[in-house]
Amino acid sequence: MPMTNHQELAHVLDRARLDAQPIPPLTRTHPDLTLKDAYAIQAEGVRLRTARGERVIGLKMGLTSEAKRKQMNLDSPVYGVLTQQMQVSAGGVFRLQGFIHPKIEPEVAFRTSRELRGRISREEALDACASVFAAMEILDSRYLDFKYFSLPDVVADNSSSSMFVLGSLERPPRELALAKLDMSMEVNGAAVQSALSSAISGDPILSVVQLCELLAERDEALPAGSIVLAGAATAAHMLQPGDEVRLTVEGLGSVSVSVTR
Ligand code: 0L1
Ligand code: MG
Repeated sequence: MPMTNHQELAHVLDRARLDAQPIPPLTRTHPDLTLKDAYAIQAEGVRLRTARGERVIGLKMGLTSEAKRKQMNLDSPVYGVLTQQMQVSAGGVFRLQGFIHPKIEPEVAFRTSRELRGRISREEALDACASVFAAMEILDSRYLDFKYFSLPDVVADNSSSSMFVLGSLERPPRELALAKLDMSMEVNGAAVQSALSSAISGDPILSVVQLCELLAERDEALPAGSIVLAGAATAAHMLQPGDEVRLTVEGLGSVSVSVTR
């Protein structure tokens, strides 16, 4: 697919997001859309955002847990881009207005202290991650009914990324048994999702390893200072006005967000 089509489709998705008006999946009209096209459309979409003053601060991994893959009927991990405008402060407010059908999910996030490029080991990923946080991702799909038919649809839509919140406690990842942390997400005091952190890629640091592999396929590196959302431990929860959402991760404290109309 030519570059002009990538730009055109990126504009369509960007408009859908800005207007909060969902569109049919791209593969309805472009059934031959490849994953390569989809990452090119995603990159064009990010260019539109940075041209308006947003700054890229990291990446998200998606579909890293069996529960998520089952929920969305998709079969392999994907990544998306995070900008500073997508961050909600810890304990802050998320306003539903301007979003389409947002859902929230329990994650952990890393901050890298040096560039990572190509195939790396678990140990190299750990060496390059200065800190780990409890985190929640607020997903929103720009597609009607949060439905798409394939990975290219999701990837073109920046892997459904929308907003995210990081806990205020950051710890060096080697201080924790990263794959054995209890994670529990409550809404208005009632537990809605819980899992062990091993539900994230078997071990959340492996999301960083996989992300580097996905980036290497596009000759890209993970820059120093990046935030990496490692992916959800459970299925996502649909947000309603009045929800007070709190995630507690063993050893990483709690992070919360209040949802308003
Ligand atoms: O972060 C995620 O796991 C989401 C990736 C895309 C699938 C979805 O829209 O839920
Ligand atoms: Mg996620």
